[in-house]
Amino acid sequence: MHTLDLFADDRPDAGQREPLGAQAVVLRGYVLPGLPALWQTLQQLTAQSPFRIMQTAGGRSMSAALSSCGKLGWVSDSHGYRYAPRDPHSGKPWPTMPQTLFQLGQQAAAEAGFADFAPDTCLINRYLPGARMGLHQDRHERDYRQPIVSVSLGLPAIFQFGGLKRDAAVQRVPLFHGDVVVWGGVDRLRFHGVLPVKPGEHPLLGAQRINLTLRKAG
Ligand code: MD3
Ligand code: FE
Repeated sequence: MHTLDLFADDRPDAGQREPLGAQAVVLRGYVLPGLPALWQTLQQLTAQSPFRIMQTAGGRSMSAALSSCGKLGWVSDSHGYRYAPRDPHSGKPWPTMPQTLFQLGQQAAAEAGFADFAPDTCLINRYLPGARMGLHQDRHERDYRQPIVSVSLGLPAIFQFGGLKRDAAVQRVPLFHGDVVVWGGVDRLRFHGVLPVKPGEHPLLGAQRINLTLRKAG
């Protein structure tokens, strides 16, 4: 087999950096060289801690399904949203964050100018076709100086990147399999969301989009 065949899903734009804001950048195709090992890791994690549908603050169901790994994970119930050290479904701690994920987060953050990022959680969002995520801010983490690293896998999606107020203008940014985005500093509290994922079939992941967000929550 020709070596290039190992990267048959590689793209001409892989390796490009696209600034979205003063301290937010897209690293196109950043994780492609580590696939499908990353995909295997994710399948193991979500077998241990299956995807579940969460409720919104308003009591409605989210259309993306969620799992977590690391010291903390994201839970929602009648008490609201929070990070918690145990998976409420099993009553056990969340699966340990694989070192490969920790290092991926740390290296991508460093590429974007955030040294020594030490994520303590990775949220794993699964979007089946039609699933979306409304505009919101991520503000439950303790220290907003810590960046967030996001990894997109599978079907593409249009990411919405807004301002510090909900009604500010929104940029639309397509995110593809293998892309990484790092957000920190002045861009950390910008509103953001995901438009409904279009139907399709990804060669490795099938009919889904998976997004990882590496965070230091505690
Ligand atoms: C910009 N996930 O899990 S990742 C989320 O594609 C979430 O699943 C989306 O928003 C997804 O909270 C978008 C990109 C992202 C994550 C955190 C951010 C963008 C951000 C925090 C501040 C600004
Ligand atoms: Fe978010």
